[in-house]
Amino acid sequence: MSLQFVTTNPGKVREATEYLAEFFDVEQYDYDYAEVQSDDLAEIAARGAEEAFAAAGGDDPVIVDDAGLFIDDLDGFPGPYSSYVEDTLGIERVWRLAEPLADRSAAFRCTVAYADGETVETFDGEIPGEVVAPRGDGGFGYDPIFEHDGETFAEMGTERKNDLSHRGRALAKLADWLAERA
Ligand code: ITT
Ligand code: NA
Repeated sequence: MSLQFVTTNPGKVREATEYLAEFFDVEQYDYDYAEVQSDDLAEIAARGAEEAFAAAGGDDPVIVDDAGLFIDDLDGFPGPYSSYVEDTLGIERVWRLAEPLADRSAAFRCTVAYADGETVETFDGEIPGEVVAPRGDGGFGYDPIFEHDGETFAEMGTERKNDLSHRGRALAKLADWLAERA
């Protein structure tokens, strides 16, 4: 059976395949779901998954994920607006906003939502770190300004990032839930 991952990012599909291959063939599903305005990642993802499942019109389950960088002392900014802020300000200016802070603690958070027409379930993952001046050229998005354990996500290999990442943690929970249901 196939699982449709609603995303524009093929890297996410590869990552999901690592966690879900024993349950599904993971396929990329290019569908632009309407992101509800909310500061709750789980609500955004759950509504997106339901909408995408209905739009697909088939029996395959779908997943969507919603992620963001949450800077503690900026009240969680950019958080659910991470994508918009990356496109408008850019990550260099997000670093400039964090630079004067005494405490630059932050976290990447991700919610993966699963919908199969019967149930909608959400799974959260989080990884703590610190905002730093950009370093490294791997990864994507905010990776160059997010440091965990002395390395930015853009400096570590994909495999290590995937093992640690917010998305990996959420996908691992989904895999556990699928195993329990099987
Ligand atoms: P979709 O097509 O899957 O929606 P997206 O990139 O628009 O991809 P996300 O919800 O994954 O949407 O990401 C929201 C923002 O957070 C966006 O600016 C990403 O670059 C950033 N982001 C998400 N995961 C990240 C990661 O693992 N490392 C760095 N930045 C990340
Ligand atoms: Na998303």
